[in-house]
Amino acid sequence: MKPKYYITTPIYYVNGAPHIGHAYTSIAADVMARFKRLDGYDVFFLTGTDEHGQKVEQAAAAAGISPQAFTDKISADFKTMADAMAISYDDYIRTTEDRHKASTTELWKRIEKSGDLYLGHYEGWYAVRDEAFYDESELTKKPDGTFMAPSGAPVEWVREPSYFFKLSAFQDRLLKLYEENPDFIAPTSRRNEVMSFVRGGLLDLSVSRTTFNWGIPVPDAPGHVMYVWLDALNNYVTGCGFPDETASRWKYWPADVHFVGKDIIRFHAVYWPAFLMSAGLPLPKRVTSNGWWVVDGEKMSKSLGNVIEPRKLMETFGLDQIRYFLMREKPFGADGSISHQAIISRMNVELANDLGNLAQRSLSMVARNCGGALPASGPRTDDDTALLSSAAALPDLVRAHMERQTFHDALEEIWKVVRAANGYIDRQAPWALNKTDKVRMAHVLRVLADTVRVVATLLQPVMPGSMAKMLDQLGVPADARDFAALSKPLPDGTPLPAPQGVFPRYVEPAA
Ligand code: ME8
Repeated sequence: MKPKYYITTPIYYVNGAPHIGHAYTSIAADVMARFKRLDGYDVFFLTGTDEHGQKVEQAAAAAGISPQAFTDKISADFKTMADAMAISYDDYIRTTEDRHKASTTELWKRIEKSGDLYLGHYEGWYAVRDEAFYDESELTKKPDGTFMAPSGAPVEWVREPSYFFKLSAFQDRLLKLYEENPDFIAPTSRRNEVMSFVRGGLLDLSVSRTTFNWGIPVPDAPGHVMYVWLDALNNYVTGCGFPDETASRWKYWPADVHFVGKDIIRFHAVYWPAFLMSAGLPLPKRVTSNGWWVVDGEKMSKSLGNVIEPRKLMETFGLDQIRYFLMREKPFGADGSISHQAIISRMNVELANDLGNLAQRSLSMVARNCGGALPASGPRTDDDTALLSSAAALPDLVRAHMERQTFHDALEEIWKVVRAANGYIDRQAPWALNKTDKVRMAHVLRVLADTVRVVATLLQPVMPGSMAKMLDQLGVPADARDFAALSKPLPDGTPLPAPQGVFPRYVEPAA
């Protein structure tokens, strides 16, 4: 039986259209999901939308339609976007679905039964944009005298009856969790941040709201709706069929990894495990957080007019090109800058020149000089062995990086082999061998085809469409594209289709 692997994206607020930041986290999670499937895991990959709360209610009111009609529309847009980006989710969850309301009501009851809830009165700061409560010590005073959350969001003073979750009682258990599981929070900078936040002492958390009603009702407490983060976080167990622990999907819980942005690490690494501990449910194994994309060095914002729309990028450059850029350009956990120039440079140097030319040069020689069939291997020179062994070592190197979500390092390892293969082809000069030693030429082309096969197989999670084309051209059958299949050589003489360039150079359209 295949080992299970459960992976999630954040569920996105439906208060506006998807932007590149949403695309980024989803693509990273998708790369991981595809990698695990090819590596022999039974993967369950969940994404979806976060539809309750004040922020969404206000956005619906501004649009002049009911919250449900509004969320139906925007959730559908996020789903279309996920499909357009080839996000291979197994289920798409919406928090307004009945299954989620039932699951979250049950989670609430379990927490209540543990004695971790009490009725009180909240009085303090709230940022609707973050859907988060802040202590005054966390805020900055602006020149106009108003306060601002660490995220830059405006805050307002809230006073209302509220249920509280006894978060303060979980400090020791949370610290123990982080200490015993050093991989629970990644990267380390975020882990340190969370640990010092928890060490600083935790306040009880307000978990119901009474000044609006767009949320899941608190059981037996008229006027109270659940705090949107308790509702939203619970999507991860709803997706596994909770509270039906006999559901076939329940086997996937706990999650192996939650992908989140650095802005929402506190919710996932502090509140979420505490809720689960209280409800007596197993804890996720890892929360990995991505850094921020800025545009040409500046923060993306509607007022600056520099918000990057993923659809436009995909139209201009191509889906796989964008997926590659996002995974390659910066370390996953760090911030990085996105610009057309940077995308074009990755496309033209690494995709078109390095990889595209390598495949095209090798395969067109096979087509022209080997009768369009995969040549047989021959006796190996040291140069052959060096290249083939670096290719053979790649799956393990890449796997180790994937486990840590160091995607850009995984790609760098792959590119070392791509560059080595380009060095090899230049040294071996099969075009010259074509005139002097056709037998050796065929052997050289086979070494290249085998190397490109390894590279293309490992790159499938990042560039699924382009690598499918490349593997077609290499004659790799659909059922021999997982990592285990790499240990079986392709049969000599496999007929190969006529090669076609997979990565054209990007040429700026004439103005
Ligand atoms: O926070 N760069 O939803 P959200 C990189 N509903 N990633 C970015 C980004 C940027 N500039 N901007 C956004 C929520 N993101 C909650 C989540 S989960 C139970 C509930 C990504 O629509 C990043 O992953 O605000 C961030 O965490 C997510 O989008 C937030 O999406």
